[in-house]
Amino acid sequence: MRIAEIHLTPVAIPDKPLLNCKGVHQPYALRTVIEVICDDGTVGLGESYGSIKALDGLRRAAPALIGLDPFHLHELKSRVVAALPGGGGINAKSAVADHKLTDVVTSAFEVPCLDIQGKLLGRPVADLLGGAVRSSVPFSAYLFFKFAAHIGATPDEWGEVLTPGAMVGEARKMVETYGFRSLKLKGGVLHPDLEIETMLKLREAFPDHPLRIDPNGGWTVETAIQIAHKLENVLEYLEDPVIGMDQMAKVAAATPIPLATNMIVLEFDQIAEAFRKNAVKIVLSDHHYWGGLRASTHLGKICETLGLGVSMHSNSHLGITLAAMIHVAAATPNLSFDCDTHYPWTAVDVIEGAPFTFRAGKLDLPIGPGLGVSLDRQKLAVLSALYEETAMKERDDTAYMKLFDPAYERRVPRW
Ligand code: GKR
Ligand code: MG
Repeated sequence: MRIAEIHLTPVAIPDKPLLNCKGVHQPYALRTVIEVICDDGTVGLGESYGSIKALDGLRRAAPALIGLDPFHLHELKSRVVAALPGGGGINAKSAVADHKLTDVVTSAFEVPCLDIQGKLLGRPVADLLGGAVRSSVPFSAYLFFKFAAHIGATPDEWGEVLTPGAMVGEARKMVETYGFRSLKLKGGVLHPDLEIETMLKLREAFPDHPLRIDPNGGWTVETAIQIAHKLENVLEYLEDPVIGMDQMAKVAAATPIPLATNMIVLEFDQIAEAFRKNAVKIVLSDHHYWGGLRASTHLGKICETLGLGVSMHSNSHLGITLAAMIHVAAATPNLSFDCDTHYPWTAVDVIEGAPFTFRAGKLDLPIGPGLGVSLDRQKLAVLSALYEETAMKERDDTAYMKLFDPAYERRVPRW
């Protein structure tokens, strides 16, 4: 059993004008759909970033994986590292954090290999990760301030959400439609006073929902400490209030609210420093850059050993990523918080059949061997054609924001 072919299909997924501290989401989110085909015809699926550097890394590493046994995941990593001398990061210069190319590419091919292994064994991927400890995985709503419409387009079904009151409306719709039992707000967008008001209004409207806010490092240490004081009995955790290990440690020392991160602990070698400095209490995993699904369960184990919580954050994604997230979340015993997902903002998918449906905010482990999802080639062709047609080949939330507001400047921290 050997890998015989690899197909990489960049896709453009229609997205909504969602705001963050660096700007606004463009009309498309870019991803790469990965098909790894073995010499017996077994197909493994994966999904990764669609940025130029990520795609280039995937394309350069793919030929080196032909002939690999899909069970040999250590060799997968060493072949990727050898194929990408110089390594480097994948993110645009404007990004605040970067992700290691070799880890991103290894992760991207590890998932299809596990999908293949599961198919050959007739077992779900969760079984390859130690077995599911829960049959369904709880997710949190991911709330975004947003514009009503993209440039030149008609308003979408969510409309404009730029005030605390409108955000409560968005949260109600999310909770009513999907049953989410916890809420995450993408902050760093409005003035801090308005974001505090938003959280207080959400607390009033949803007294039993755990709440969190994530400004992606959009606040200064001073602002973050002030906000933390005002939200002390409101938040289950505060996600990346500031940028930098020492800055996070300063905020952590000033508030009893636990801090979480997907921006200062991105690699295994950063865990020790964060722990020593008491900078975070919760590490947010993401199998796309931690090294894959097995690495994510290792992260869970390390967090358990150190007495840290573990949860999962997301980026705009399709159902292949979501399936992988469900398997790894189901097989991470100490996943202590609801994972977040952009999926409700993604109106289309490439998987066969109906999209994933949240019930009471949860998703069941997909049925069937491997990841439990298959590709709908027609849907894939539509999103691939969108990628080919659009001039957009890189995510740049700031450049797009400037089309709405020419005076806008990227400032991290902003407030
Ligand atoms: O979609 O705008 C966004 C998010 O800000 C995303 O890019 C982040 O990676 O959601 C992520 C986070 O938790 O930081
Ligand atoms: Mg985050």
